[in-house]
Formats: sequence, C-alpha cells, structure tokens
Amino acid sequence: MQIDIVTLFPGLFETFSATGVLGRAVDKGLLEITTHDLRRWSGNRWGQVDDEPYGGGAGMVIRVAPTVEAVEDLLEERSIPPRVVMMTPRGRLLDQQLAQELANEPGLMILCGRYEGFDERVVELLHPDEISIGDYVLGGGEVAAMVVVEAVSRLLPGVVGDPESVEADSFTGGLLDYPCFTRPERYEGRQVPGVLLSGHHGKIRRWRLQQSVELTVTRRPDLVKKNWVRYPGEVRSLVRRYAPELARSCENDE
Ligand code: 6GU
Repeated sequence: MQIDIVTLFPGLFETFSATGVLGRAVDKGLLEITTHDLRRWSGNRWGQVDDEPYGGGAGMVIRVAPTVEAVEDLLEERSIPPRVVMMTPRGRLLDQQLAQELANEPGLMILCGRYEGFDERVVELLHPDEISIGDYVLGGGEVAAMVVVEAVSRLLPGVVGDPESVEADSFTGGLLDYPCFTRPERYEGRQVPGVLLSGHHGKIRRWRLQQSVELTVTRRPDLVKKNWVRYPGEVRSLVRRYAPELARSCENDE
C-alpha cells in the first residue's frame, strides 16, 4: 500500500516509518510511506501556508490553494487513485472497522492540519474522509495520522509476522485482550494462573476467552453493545453469564 502524507512537519514521520513492524513492512515493499511538505505549495518565498481567519478570532487557518494544489499534483503522480483522508477532531471516530476499511484501499493520502485547521473549501472541493482518533484535542493531525498508519498497516497481508495474532484479534474481535504472563512463574509471591502452565490447550483457550469477556463487560460495556452482532455463540453465552442485564439489552437491540 502507498501512503502519502501531506504535512507541515514531514520530519516527524522519519523515525516512525523506519522503526519496528512498520520499518520492516517498508523494507519488504509491503508499504510505502511518502511525506510531502505542504510548504512546497505555499506559492510564496517564505513557505507560509496559513493566514488569519475571516471574521476574526484566535489562531490561523491553512489556506485552500496550497492544500488543493498539493493534493491535485500528488494525485496526478499516482496511477491508482488513493482515498483522501483529512485528520480532524470533527471527523468519524477511528475504530477497528474503519481501520479495516482503510486497509482495503489501494492507497491513502492523509492530510494533516495544524492551527485551527483547513479552510473549509478544502473539504468542499476534495471531499476527503474526515477522521478523528478520539475525543480530545491535539495540536495537529500528525500524531493522529501515525495512529491511522499503524492501525492500518498491521492489517495488510504479510506485515505482522504471525498472522495468527491479527486473526486472533479478529476472532475475539470486539473484546479486550486477556491478561498475559511470562517467566518467572512466581514473583513477590504472585503466581502465574495454574491453567496457563497446564499444557491443556482447550482449557487455556477457554480461560482466556472468559478473562476477555469479564474484562470487557466490566470495563467497556460500550464495546459489547457495539460488537454483539459479531460475537460468536460462545462469547454471547459468556456475556450472559457475567453480565446478564447487558446481554438482555443487546438482545433487545437486535
Ligand atoms: Cl485527527 N486532529 C487533531 N488536531 N486533534 C484530534 C484529532 C485529530 N483526533 C482527535 N483529536
């Protein structure tokens, strides 16, 4: 997958795209991350791309012309048209389903805003998918774009070494992860749960699923509501056992 990132701070992505699972995906040619400095399209000697908001008020606004010209120029360079995405706190909330949708695209072109955001005509002219990573305010879209890149990349075939770990996420999809343990067996009097040392794979799988369901119903009942229709029968039964009221409300919504 080709990912183009349009930003005022391309340097932020250098270490990020060269490190760990992402760096390996880039080396293997599964992923190409190209950053583009928006100042290239400023149209002035100082590389200034922002200006004061009409109507007054705090902050600066990224001008429409540099942004639209950047995207149009970059789209011309791409033989397969990518999905154009704008990082903004008013966008659709990123979740695993949206990450999967984006991973199915041939390419992405991600626009990162700073200051008060983009001139609204960028949205009117380019119709980007507006995406937010959560209900809090960041100083700019760059870190949010990194979150998108990381969530999407690990869904691309071959990027995660052990595909079972991606598949496990999707089987227990919509559940929080079960607790993990590694050596030593005992630390400051705290023992690893006996079932994990039993070698009994059926019992281990069942224990982990129970732990996942218990954690999810207590900490994130909203996740249970959202994912109920995708849960297999075994998960639904466990939800009924640990949170009968929640299970009933999910069944009523069906
Ligand atoms: Cl995508 N951008 C900014 N600036 N703040 C955010 C965000 C994005 N998502 C959550 N907060």
